Amino acid sequence: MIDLIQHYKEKGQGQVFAHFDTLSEDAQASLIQQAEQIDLDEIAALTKTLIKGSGYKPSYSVDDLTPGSYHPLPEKKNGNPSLWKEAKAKGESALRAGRVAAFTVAGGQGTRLGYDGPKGTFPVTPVRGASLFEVFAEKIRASSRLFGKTIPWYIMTSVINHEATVSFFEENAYFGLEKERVHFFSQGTMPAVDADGKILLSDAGTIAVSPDGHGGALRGLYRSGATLQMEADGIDIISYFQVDNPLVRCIDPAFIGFHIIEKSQVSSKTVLKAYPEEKVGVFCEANGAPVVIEYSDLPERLAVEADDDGDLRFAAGSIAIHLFDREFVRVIGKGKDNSQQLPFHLAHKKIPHITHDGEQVEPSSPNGYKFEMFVFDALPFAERSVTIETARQDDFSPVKNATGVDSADSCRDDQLRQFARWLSAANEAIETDETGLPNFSFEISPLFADTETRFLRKWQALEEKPPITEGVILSNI
Ligand code: UD2
Repeated sequence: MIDLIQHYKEKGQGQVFAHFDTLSEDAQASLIQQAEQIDLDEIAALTKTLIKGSGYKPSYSVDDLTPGSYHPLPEKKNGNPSLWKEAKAKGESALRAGRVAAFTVAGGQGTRLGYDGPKGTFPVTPVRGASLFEVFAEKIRASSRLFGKTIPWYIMTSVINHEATVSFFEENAYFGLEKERVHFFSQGTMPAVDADGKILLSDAGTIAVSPDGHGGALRGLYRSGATLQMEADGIDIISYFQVDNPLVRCIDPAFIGFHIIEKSQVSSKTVLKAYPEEKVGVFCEANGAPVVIEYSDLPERLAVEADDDGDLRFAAGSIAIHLFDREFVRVIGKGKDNSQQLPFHLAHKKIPHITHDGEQVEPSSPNGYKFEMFVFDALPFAERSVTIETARQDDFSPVKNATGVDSADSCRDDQLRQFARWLSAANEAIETDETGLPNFSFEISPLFADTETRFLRKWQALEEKPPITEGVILSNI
């Protein structure tokens, strides 16, 4: 104990123990335990490069960037329908063989939405108000049923929401999933620091920590034993998606098939950016290697640059939908042991804390820094990767903001548009505005159908078709 405190002093972090003598024995033990987990040399190095230095420096210059390549949708000009067909068949047989797990990253704070509670518990569907977690659970159940194999679901939480997330599943009887096949783990944390790299205390006996970013998913999967469990269960493909996007096809056979055909370690989906400033990363290549450049790091001149047809040149948006090879996750997740560590990025944030003098500070503007890893930084580590295009309307409508773009309202409208398209494909005329939005609310549960093809099959098989009117819910008929 004395040694640890001495070590902190020598590293210029003695302030962590400023109130140590005032703490109860239990509180002292708890602070010691937190302090033991922090790598002070890592914090010093991050402070030097990210806070005091010139920030995160990728190994390439933006001048080297070229647009990333991807497989266009089969119906597009350069699309290859027979390859997509082959991919779908390959993906389906991998699913029948039980090789795939679903994986949701749900450890974020969801600050922008201003919702009190884990984001996955947010009610998102137009009529039932089913939560994000319930929508994913139903999609996973639907795919498990279709392919005759239970698809396990891994959910990454964080110190902020782990208990509330698990309780939500308990209260809702795991939404009909087998409880033993839903696995939660809490992601790692990093200490928050001030502008001088000094570790902050949230109270006299607690170090201020925050989740280590969605890039922490890889080491989280490894450290929690999830990769071992997957290996034991014969799972080698991890279907990764964010908690904020109810439109996502959690389990997509064609995507899985491309991943298999290309022997890919990290596979990604892209949608063409709707406008230059859209807040999604962009798939690029830097000296021949694939990279995702976050929207805030893409110079404006590149973001707006047009190609010969007048379309955006850097158009391939990253919507945070990936497939990971389990062994790749194990290697990257082990991190430092073999020097394949994802880089940290800096976030300037408001961090409530207690000062050396015992004053409690509730900042009104950013006063400190958090360190985060981004999952797409794994891409350059992959020896093989593949990106496919997806239709935004069938895969991406995130709930990020309280109002406006990417809000609960825009997401509800996108769900309604999707249901209306499926009905119209079945020749059931639904009145919509020019954007395809019906002027009343109804809902199709993923347990009824989770794709247009399956909707058509199910709908056409119905002997008595229910009238589609306000408040109708097509559930597991
Ligand atoms: C992310 C991507 C962006 C685009 C967009 C699509 C980054 C930096 N940007 O933007 O390029 O793909 O998504 O919607 O990733 N999370 C954790 N633990 C953490 C932090 C986040 O689990 O420590 C989860 C969070 O719960 C959510 C997801 O990661 O499911 C996205 O996080 P975000 O809201 O910070 O990402 P955003 O919207 O800036």
